Amino acid sequence: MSKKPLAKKTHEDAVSTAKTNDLAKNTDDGYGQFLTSNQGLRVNDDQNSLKAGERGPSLLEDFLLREKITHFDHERIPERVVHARGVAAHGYFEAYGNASELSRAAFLQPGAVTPVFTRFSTVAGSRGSSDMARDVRGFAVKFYTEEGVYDLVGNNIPVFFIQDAIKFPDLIHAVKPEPHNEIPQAASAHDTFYDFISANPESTHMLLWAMSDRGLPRSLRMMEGFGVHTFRMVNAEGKSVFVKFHWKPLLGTHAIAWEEAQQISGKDPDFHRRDLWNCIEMGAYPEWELGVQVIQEEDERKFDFDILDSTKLIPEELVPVTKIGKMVLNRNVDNYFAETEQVAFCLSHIVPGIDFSNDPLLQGRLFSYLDTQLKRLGGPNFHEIPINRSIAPIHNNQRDGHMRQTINKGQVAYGVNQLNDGYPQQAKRSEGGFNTVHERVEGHKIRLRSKSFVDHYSQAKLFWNSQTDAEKMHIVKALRFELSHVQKEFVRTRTLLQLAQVDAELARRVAEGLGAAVPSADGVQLNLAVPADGDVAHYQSAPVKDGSASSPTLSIAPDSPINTGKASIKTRHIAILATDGADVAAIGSLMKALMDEGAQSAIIATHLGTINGVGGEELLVNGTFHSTASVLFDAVYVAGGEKSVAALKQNADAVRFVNEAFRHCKPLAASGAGVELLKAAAYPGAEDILSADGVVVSSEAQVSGLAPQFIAAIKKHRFWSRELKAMPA
Ligand code: HDE
Repeated sequence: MSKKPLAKKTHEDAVSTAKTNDLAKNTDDGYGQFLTSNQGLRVNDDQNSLKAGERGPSLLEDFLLREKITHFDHERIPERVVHARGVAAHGYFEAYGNASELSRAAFLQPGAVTPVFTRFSTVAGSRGSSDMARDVRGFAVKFYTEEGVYDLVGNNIPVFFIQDAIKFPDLIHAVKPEPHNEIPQAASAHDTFYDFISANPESTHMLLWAMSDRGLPRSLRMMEGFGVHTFRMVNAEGKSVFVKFHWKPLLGTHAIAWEEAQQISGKDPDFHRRDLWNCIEMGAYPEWELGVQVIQEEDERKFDFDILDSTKLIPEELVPVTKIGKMVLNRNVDNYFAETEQVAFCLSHIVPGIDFSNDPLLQGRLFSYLDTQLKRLGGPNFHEIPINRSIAPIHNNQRDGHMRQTINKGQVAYGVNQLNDGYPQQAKRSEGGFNTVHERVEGHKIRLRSKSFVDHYSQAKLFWNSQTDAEKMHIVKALRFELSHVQKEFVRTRTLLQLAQVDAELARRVAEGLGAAVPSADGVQLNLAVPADGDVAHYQSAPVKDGSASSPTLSIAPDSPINTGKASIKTRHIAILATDGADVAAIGSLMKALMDEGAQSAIIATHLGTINGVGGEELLVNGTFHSTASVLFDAVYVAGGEKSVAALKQNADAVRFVNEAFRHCKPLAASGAGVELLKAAAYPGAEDILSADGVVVSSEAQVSGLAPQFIAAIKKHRFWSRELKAMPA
């Protein structure tokens, strides 16, 4: 009964993983086959139902019609109550092997390569909503380990809105479309959300994160992931430490502008899922490193916040992140419903070597996920659905239920039995049996928030302090946008009150945009979430502890420490604006330079087909000003060629293309006559476009000098300073 030793696997195995092979048992493409009913009967006519006479009524006898229509009628399952909109991909996780001393989990041991399935999501919107909502992103990873399935179900923001699971339905009811009119879709900018926020100061910290650039990722491939709660790792000797999980994207962490996000929602609401799909299809596999912050058990109480409180993070400057492995996503799904929709993540899916902490949010989640899968997937056998199936063998005495697939043989379905020689038998710890960390727990049965949780503003201030001026401006503008959509003035005012507890300047700037004044907190009960017989003072947060503290790793500005060393233009999309008469030779050499760095470029012209260059050369067009927009690109180059540029200057859409790219602070380049289009696109009040940061121009037709500068600018991602100069907030 001893456990099989973990086989050393190669990367080739990982591309065709154990899980892919497992799924193959259930796949079918129907190619070269006859059309059949669900019973295998070959169908002769799938075009006409059975009728009494050519023009007569359909007959009840028509079992083919009934089978096809009833199956169709039952195609839908309930969408996830949160995180309904999502996209997923297969891949593998490769352990660096340095976590062995922390955890006995087989998937973390040296040489282990484990299949994974990762689903990203927005939270508030329905299944058909836009990818580009301002929202938190889900980041859920299913590891198919040799010891069973392990789910790490995280978000792209390291803290949460609430501290106790009992408040989750309230939070979600507040952020979801309002119940009387189902408005607004996938947006937090409405009264009920801010009514909740302004009454629950524990939400203030995460509110700032959601309003920051983190709420608008450039790509799912360019965002961090966090386990949020404190978990435990347990090593082979049974020693336990507390850990916080981090996913760090190898392409850096980047965001887009809010106006841009709103426009993308119209132009391409599938922007994020398309980006993930396309990159995997072309072999530009997204990668993240998994890291842990480790806290020794004896240090549990050494911080000035509680590590069991999910509204708090541990600054990386206090506890550095140790990288323990890498995840690569290298295969798209074959079928969205069968895989992405039916995948069932549960916090309780755990393996030996990982364990839970007493975080009350985590404890509630341990209940919710299993419960939600029972409803969504219709019964207790969802673990048998191929995407959820463990690659470790399953043997137990659970039986029956809807859609049972396993055919359990034999007389015995109980333990302890003698009739089946005691099998299946419990596994000792040394045989891979899971056992919970021994922890001494003692206390009164009590409904009370721990006093150690009641500091709601210090880390919100830490986050605010850690943002660059441009990032702060984005937060201010986001809050102005959101609160402008709130109809009730007292809700706006109460939100300002909460913001004022974090930072006076933040509150003042938001208030200015609302034409309101920041209210005084004198005599006001800041926290309304107090039990009926509760002590108001107990629930009242103290003022910010250290008003000057900051943590540079909380910023995602291009120069932030979390982006240092990750500057790259790989997978970036560059629009090349040109039409008949363009300098095709220069375009060719720029495209080559961009391609050599792993970027993709597209020729955007006034018409599809081909354009003719100055010398009569033909160039294939990839998109037009009608079919695409600057918001779908990372940077723009305007090609030279007098005739081409003259035509583009007359084209309002081409001018707007450049104007918007400039407004959204993207790198711009132009050579030869192309510089004229940049000038034509400048808007009143903006700084001189040609000398602005991130704008690279050359009067020469050739691009050999311009290309390296343009590439360097794209590596910087965005030049938010332009926005600061143009629109000080
Ligand atoms: Fe979830 N959450 N959640 N959540 N969550 C769900 O489970 C819940 C929380 C997260 O791609 C649901 O299968 C409660 C924190 C992700 O399929 C549901 C509480 C974090 C996903 C549920 C939380 C998350 C979910 C809905 C407070 C970040 C999508 C459908 C106690 C660490 C997984 C489902 C996927 C999904 C409950 C709070 C992340 C209802 C009760 C904190 C990424 O079970």
